[in-house]
Amino acid sequence: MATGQIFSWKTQALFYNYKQLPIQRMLDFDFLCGRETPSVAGIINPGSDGFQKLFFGQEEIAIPVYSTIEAACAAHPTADVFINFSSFRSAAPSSMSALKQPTIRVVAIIAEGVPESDTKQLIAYARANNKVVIGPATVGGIQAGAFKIGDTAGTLDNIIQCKLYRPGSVGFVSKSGGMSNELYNTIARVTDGIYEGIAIGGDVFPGSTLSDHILRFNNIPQIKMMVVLGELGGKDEYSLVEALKEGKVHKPVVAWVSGTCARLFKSEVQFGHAGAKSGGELESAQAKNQALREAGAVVPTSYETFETAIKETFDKLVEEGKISPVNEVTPPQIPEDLKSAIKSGKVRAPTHIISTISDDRGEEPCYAGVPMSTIIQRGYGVGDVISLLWFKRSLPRYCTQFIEICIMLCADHGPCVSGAHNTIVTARAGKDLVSSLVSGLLTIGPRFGGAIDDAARYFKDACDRGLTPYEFVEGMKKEGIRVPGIGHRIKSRDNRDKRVQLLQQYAHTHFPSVKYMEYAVQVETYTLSKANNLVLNVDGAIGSLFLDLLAGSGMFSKQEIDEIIQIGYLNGLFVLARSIGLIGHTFDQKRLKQPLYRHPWEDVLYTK
Ligand code: Q5B
Repeated sequence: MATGQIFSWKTQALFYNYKQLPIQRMLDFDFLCGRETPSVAGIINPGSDGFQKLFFGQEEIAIPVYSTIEAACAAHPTADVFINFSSFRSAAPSSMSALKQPTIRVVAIIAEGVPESDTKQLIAYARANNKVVIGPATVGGIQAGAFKIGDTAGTLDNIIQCKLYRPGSVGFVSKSGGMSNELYNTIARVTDGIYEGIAIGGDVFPGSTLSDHILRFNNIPQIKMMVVLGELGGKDEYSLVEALKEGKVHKPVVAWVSGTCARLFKSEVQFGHAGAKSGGELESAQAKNQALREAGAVVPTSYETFETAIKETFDKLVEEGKISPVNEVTPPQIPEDLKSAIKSGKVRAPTHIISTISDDRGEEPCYAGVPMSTIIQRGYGVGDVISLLWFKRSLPRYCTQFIEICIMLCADHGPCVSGAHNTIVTARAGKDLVSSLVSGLLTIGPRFGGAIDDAARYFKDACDRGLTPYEFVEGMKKEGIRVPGIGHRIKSRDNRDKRVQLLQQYAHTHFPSVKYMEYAVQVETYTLSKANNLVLNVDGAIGSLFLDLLAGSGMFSKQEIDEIIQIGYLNGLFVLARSIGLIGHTFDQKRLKQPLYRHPWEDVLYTK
């Protein structure tokens, strides 16, 4: 166990298990104290490495993250404090690994519930190797104006109120971390403040004891008096009694052992800490207070008079000229986090994204304002979900059914079409599902599957302008543009595309008007007079029929229809539908364990 100061203004720690808040609190404390270097040198996050962004004052800094304790210690040989924020399950092995690192001097273990047998091994190893263990079951400790472990002393407001950003003259040690916050306040009120404060933790076997720290404080010249807050249960306070009796402590000690109320209970009481239970008489708060008093400590008659006892002891030291109260300094202002400033209404900040179709912040996600449970209760289908997320409204059933029919009919068109071919080749090259899928999707364009929007655009324009099919097709020819939605590689006048017929039949039965589809059929009649394969294809059928849906449903204004056509929503139907087939082709090739595809030489014309 160290015999004097264990922290300084330059102390740096390695933080085990990434926890954003306590690390940020340490860095904020650093800033308050005017430290030049952050007190956290590195973070150990088992299994992952990289960097974590945190604030050091107003600046953002990147703190390196290591996957092992060894790597972190090797990279930061001067970081000698190990702050262990792991769970009670892994606290002991990780603490032992840290203690075994030659560079680590102090290990603070925050977890509660570490098995006592494990703690005993840690204590034995630390004592044999002159290292300090603080905890388990502790909040940690603080050297005012220099270094702070994790969440010690709570919020920044509390730290400022307790003047912990600059050193005072009092050394403080307690078992309880929660009560240490209380005492930091009390001590700040009636003295010039804390020099160092340690919470040893509430376990039966703390890594370091009350007397370990008091004896250390005794050797620190800046500490002029000590305050101890013990608690009932265990015999730790008696080692302090011994030290006092043996004359090892030369500075005034003001002490109180809490838990005097335990006697009011008829049976044994277990307080918050594992070690805080009223055992035999010797472990009672009364007995320990009495023993400390007899050994020479200043022990008040109740917790309520503890503050007065601290004040009187401090005032006496000032009178005797042993303490010259420190000069007050004003700590710098810590910039407030944007999140909390927004929450308290102090600032406003522009958002970076605007979204109108869905919201996941409530109890359940909503699509265009419709909660998920309503979608399920009302038996909505994929067509309804598309109408909510794409068109931001609930469309009538005949419309959503038409959308679903489009999806079903376009889900696949065999392995030979451009998209499926690409997907198959990609899957056979050993690529994953997403790569195989997107490789197929990337073929969708003006010639393959992606002509629906253009078909709708051109048919609408021509039909609305009253062009005859002849004027329309020949006009396009003059401009060198193929009529989108017309023509197919294998479908023809004598080999009609069944999908087109099914869509037309559905629309004839359910749509109030099929004006645009009829115009497209007239165009087809004209193009078929030119060549057998210039049929109205599936893209053309969907494009023209969707115009009829938009115009006939009464759910869209003229302006909205123009916007849908201009933005180009409709190719989305083919993309969505064909994804189903392309995913199927990927699985098919993988299931069949097909080898790498190589196109046959014979199928290539090699020419100069
Ligand atoms: N000619 C589809 O062409 C294809 C003409 C035309 C006026 C036209 C072609 C085309 C417009 C785009 C379109 C969607 C490239 C098709 C789909 C999904 C799919 C696919 C599948 C599935 C086929 C021969 C002669 C030439 C051309 C003239 C051709 N198209 N004239 N308007 N639209 N269509 N795409 O067979 O005088 O000899 O020079 O671009 O709607 O993709 O199943 O495979 O579900 O997966 O290669 O159904 O029509 O014909 O290029 O040799 O042309 O016809 O100018 O005249 P082809 P080409 P000329 S549905």
